[in-house]
Amino acid sequence: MRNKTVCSSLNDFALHTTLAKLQIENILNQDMNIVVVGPAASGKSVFVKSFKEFLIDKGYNVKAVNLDPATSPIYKAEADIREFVRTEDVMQKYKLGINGALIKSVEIASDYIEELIIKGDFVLFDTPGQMELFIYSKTGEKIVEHIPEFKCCIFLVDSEVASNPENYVSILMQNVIVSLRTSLPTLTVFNKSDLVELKSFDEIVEELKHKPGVLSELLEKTLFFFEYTSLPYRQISISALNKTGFEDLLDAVNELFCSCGDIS
Ligand SMILES: Nc1nc2c(ncn2[C@@H]2O[C@H](COP(=O)(O)OP(=O)(O)OP(=O)(O)O)[C@@H](O)[C@H]2O)c(=O)[nH]1
Ligand SMILES: [Mg+2]
Repeated sequence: MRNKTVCSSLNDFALHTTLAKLQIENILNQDMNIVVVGPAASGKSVFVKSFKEFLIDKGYNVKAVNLDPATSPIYKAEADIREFVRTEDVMQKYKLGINGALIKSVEIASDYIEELIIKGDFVLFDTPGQMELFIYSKTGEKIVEHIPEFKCCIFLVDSEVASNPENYVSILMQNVIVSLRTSLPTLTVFNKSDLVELKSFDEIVEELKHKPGVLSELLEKTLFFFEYTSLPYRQISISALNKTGFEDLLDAVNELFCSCGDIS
């Protein structure tokens, strides 16, 4: 009887393990759409180029989509917003300055969303330098809506900028805003690790504790907010230029796609 129970438990265990494996395989076999968002010059375009090459080397079918109407892509883009609208043309046609033309370009692009959604094992979406153009615009919202599951966002930041505690905390706040605005699970990824070694979250907290003034008190209190929102993940450091940290990032992306969602 006992043997039978053990045996049946083992069978159950094997069944569960097999099911779990199948579930994970199923998840990993699905297309992964990654929207790369981040402050100007954080390295989004270099990242899309390098990460695409890295994934292709791993044997994946990878596509890149340029959503920046003001800049020609530095990688081969399988879909490019500039085929439909170019900011420099919009400036001329509507007699607008650069910012007005960028907003107008993004508005015009909303007629071409279907053409910008393509399929691949991985599809990497490169967004404009002016982050708000994407996260606060109707077009950005519509693009995110049209992207099929699974989809997530990589919030790419410059490690040099993040190396001071105040900036670090404001970056985490921005991450929460990006996540809320896009309704996408978001990973903060610290780029340009070749330039500076990023401090750990605990080191940042320690530094904040010893700073005088109301601001540091406010920042320190804000950190508790992150414990309940964006922080239960590990810090991911990469160099898009040198293609380092990509294995760790790919693991984090895969874990994000798993229903367990535990990426701590
Ligand atoms: N050292 C170093 N420089 C990098 C890295 N990634 C990008 N850069 C540099 O950062 C600058 C900006 O890179 P881009 O990829 O154009 O940044 P972006 O975020 O696409 O810029 P916008 O689209 O204008 O917002 C370039 O000079 C890149 O060479 C990196 O990992 N290390
Ligand atoms: Mg760019």
